[in-house]
Amino acid sequence: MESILNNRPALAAEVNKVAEVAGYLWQKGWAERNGGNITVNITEYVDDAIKAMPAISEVKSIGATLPHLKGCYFYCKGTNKRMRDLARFPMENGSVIRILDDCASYVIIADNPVQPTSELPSHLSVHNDMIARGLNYKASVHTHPIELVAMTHNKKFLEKDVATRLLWSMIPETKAFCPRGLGIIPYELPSSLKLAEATIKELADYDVVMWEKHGVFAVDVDVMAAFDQIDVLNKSALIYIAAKNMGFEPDGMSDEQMKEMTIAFKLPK
Ligand code: 2HA
Ligand code: ZN
Repeated sequence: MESILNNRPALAAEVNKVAEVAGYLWQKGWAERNGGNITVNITEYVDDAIKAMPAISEVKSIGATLPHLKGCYFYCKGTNKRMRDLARFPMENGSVIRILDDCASYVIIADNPVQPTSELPSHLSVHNDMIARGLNYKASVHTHPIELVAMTHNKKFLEKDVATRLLWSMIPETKAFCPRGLGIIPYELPSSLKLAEATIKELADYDVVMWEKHGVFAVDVDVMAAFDQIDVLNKSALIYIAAKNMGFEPDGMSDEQMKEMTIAFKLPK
């Protein structure tokens, strides 16, 4: 079958990483039905032949003007598509889009005219902001991790850095591999402009942010790294819950142990 991935091993590897992560999200129970979204900036893999590929959709409005995305290309999960299907068939449950020169519209170029995620305006706004800030971050992942979302049903965990400190203290790796912690965004309507704006603001201080009673939004250099940050945070939530289920409040690592680890691993405070 004709595919944009044919004879482009580097691009195919990136898209296969998305498929691998989509499978993990499904296996973990974080991606019911069409839940969650993934977008990856693949511009670095685009060659002249891709640039010459014709549109296979009409011109569609993004709903925002994003000047740093001029001429960029993204792989996007399709709206209403299932992560468990994307895991096996990434180019039938997602597509590659080209941002047009007005920076406010896009076309689909491959492989099939699969309409991108309903969260496209927020995902693209985040990518625009990451480029503006000079970051090398290429991937954004939105998913519904059960135990982390459950924690947001308790007001005390919505206060700044309360959940971060608890999760970091459950096992040393969590701060080591999610050194900026978990930002918290009070409930907003899914897909809303207000949610997108709050997400961009919070991502200035965190790589993973929690949408209260909904799910997380994570960014990193690639989709695997973004997944890993969510995974270590949720692992800590599971350890916390396991201790509670054994009938006690876990002690957590002491302040001295946290400090020692932070210095040894050269982590930010
Ligand atoms: O696209 O999870 O929040 C499915 C979602 C939207
Ligand atoms: Zn969601």
